[in-house]
Amino acid sequence: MPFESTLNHYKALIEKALDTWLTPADTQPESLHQAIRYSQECGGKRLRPTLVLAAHSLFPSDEDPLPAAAAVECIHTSSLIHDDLPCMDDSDLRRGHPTCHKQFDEATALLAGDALLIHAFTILSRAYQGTPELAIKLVEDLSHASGSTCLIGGQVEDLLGEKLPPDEKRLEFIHLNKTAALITASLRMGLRLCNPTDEQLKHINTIGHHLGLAFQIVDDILDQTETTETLGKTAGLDEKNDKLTYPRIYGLDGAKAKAREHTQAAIAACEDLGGNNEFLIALAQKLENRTH
Ligand code: GRG
Repeated sequence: MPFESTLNHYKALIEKALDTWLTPADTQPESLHQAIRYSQECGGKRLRPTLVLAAHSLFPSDEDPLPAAAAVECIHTSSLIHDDLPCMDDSDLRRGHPTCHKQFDEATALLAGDALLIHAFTILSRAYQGTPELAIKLVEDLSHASGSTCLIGGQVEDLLGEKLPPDEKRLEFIHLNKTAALITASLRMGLRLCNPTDEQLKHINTIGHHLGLAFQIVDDILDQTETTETLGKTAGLDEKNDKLTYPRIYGLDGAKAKAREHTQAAIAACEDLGGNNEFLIALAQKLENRTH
């Protein structure tokens, strides 16, 4: 199947899985479940669940990757809801719509993020209970990537980094943890469903490392170069919040060169891994050239 058709096919499967696994909006308390569905359903590229499906299709197995894909997107959306709160990035727009705390209120947004975070693990434990060893590995991958040494730790350093002098080491720590860790976990979880060797897991970690860094570097660049309308989220926030970013340290051209380097390294690791890697390679290329 051509790349764009596969991408659209994956997206449709992911939307359906999210709808299946999310609690209905009319469940008590309705405001909470409406807020969860609002944030989850109001757009988003669905990159991380797409990576779960792409990694699973490298060496396909009979295990269903869709619950794992839905679980990863729950964590991602919960982190976006929290990131947008006034105590963090204080953003009014996300995925082309008012942020959760603007549409509902701050307490509801905080709790919707909490609930989505927990729901990810409910999905994994229910969907993979027939294969407990696999379920445990999936929970480990996702909880590790979301915890205090990865996603949350990266976010903390990101907040601490505001207004500090530029520091390359701190910048890489932030990007590796707030972004690359969940991207790596998405790929690992997809591959986990195919009973991978340690060698294959090593390759997928390398892909996640470089793809994750490239993705966040491009995110930094787009924050400076694109409009709020194109991004669907408030542009220029990094500068306003004095964030540590790749363009701030390396300049726009330097940041673009770094994004290219990491994309090429991700593609080389995909080639080393082998399997049905054409989609993943094309996706890496597309992500480098995206505009939102
Ligand atoms: C509640 C798990 C949890 C974490 C709390 C707030 C926080 C800690 C972490 C936020 C980290 C963060 C905002 C990282 C940025 C990652 C990033 C590049 C987001 C944008 O991803 P896209 O472009 O967004 O894939 P869409 O909307 O397309 O899904």
